[in-house]
Amino acid sequence: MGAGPAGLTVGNILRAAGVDCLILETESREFIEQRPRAGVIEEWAVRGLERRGLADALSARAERHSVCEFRFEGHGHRFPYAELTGRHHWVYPQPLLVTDLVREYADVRGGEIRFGVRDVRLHDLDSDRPAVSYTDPDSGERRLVHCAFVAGCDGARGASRAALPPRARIARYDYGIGWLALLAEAPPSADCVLFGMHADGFAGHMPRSPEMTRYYLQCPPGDDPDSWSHERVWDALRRRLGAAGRPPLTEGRLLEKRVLDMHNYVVEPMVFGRLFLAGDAAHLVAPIAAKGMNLALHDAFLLGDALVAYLTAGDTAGLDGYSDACLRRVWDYQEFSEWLSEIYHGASCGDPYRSGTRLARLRRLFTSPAAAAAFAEQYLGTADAF
Ligand code: RFL
Repeated sequence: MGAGPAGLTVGNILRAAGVDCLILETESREFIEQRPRAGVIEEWAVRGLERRGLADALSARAERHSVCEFRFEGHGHRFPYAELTGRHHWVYPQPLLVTDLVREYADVRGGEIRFGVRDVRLHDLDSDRPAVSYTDPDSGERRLVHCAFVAGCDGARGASRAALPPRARIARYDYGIGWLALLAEAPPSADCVLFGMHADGFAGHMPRSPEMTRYYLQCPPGDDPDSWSHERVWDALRRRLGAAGRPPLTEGRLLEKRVLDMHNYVVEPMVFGRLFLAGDAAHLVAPIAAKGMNLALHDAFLLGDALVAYLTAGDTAGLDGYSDACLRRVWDYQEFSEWLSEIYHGASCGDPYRSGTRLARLRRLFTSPAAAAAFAEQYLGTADAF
């Protein structure tokens, strides 16, 4: 269920092994191929996609990043994470990855996918013959699909989350802040990701392509995006990201402007009978550290491989260990996001004590090699092989 990065990756792994699979998606193909979202992929995830024959276009087109820059107290401080770890970040917009994965799944590997389905419901998850029902968008009729397993990859607001039984434990963390997420039709203003820590609030700059840049501005939760005019946005970005000796920001039309109420959640376990959750359906991490799509891919690699091992060789080890194996990385990334959020938002929290300690934490990244190495390792993600 769901044709996002998680569902499409699971589908591709199943099809490569000749396993029958149907993907149900509530939106249209055009819509999912254009929905702007993530852009940063960790090196282990790129390798995982490559190993499964899913990274040809990505390898040819993605940009390799080696540094990020923290801007605070009017100065820019470059942080060379690739020098410290030997690993990189890859910038490849999520809509391009989704387009590649749909094409490979449906057009090359012969996978079946139904777009525009409505009123999706799950049935008999505790039996060995679960089913999914939905309304067909063309005929308006209800359809029932029986299957061996349901992969719940339908994101934060899908039918999987709605079908969780009472035994599901949901841990939630609210940051108590909002981020105005912006997509600007403008070339990046620097060669790397910028994090601006300012008394007015955090600001972020994330290159997406030579023509497109994502920006973030901290704002009150629930703020009205329409109260952020073009001028107000660029004024705030200039102030919060300004640094001595750095060129001015390249302005452009704002294509997307939405307020995210920053929060995280984790569903435990990630398996309920024959329903296996993956990606945002199981855990959400606010885009503090660009981790969400990476976690979705991690789950999908483990789930796809485990289903293939079981369905082709009767090996249950992968399915039995799936939830624990995913949750180890999920909690690791949750903790890092919470930690990094304190650095981003300390300067504007209004509490002079917390501002002081968060600034000390930030300065330590540039004075202590041990602190820098620890940050770089977390920022790039643990480099297991998949
Ligand atoms: P998705 O991508 O949400 O896909 C779920 C799909 O399921 C469909 N769906 C249903 N299908 C069938 N039945 C139903 N009942 C359904 N209900 C929904 C949806 O239409 C959709 O197509 O989940 P998935 O695959 O788990 O992937 C997760 C990632 O999309 C998400 O974590 C990232 O976008 C988060 N994220 C980032 N992650 C990174 O790793 N790096 C980044 O740089 C990054 N930047 C971001 C982000 C998320 C953002 N937003 C929008 C919160 C930047 C932003 C602004």
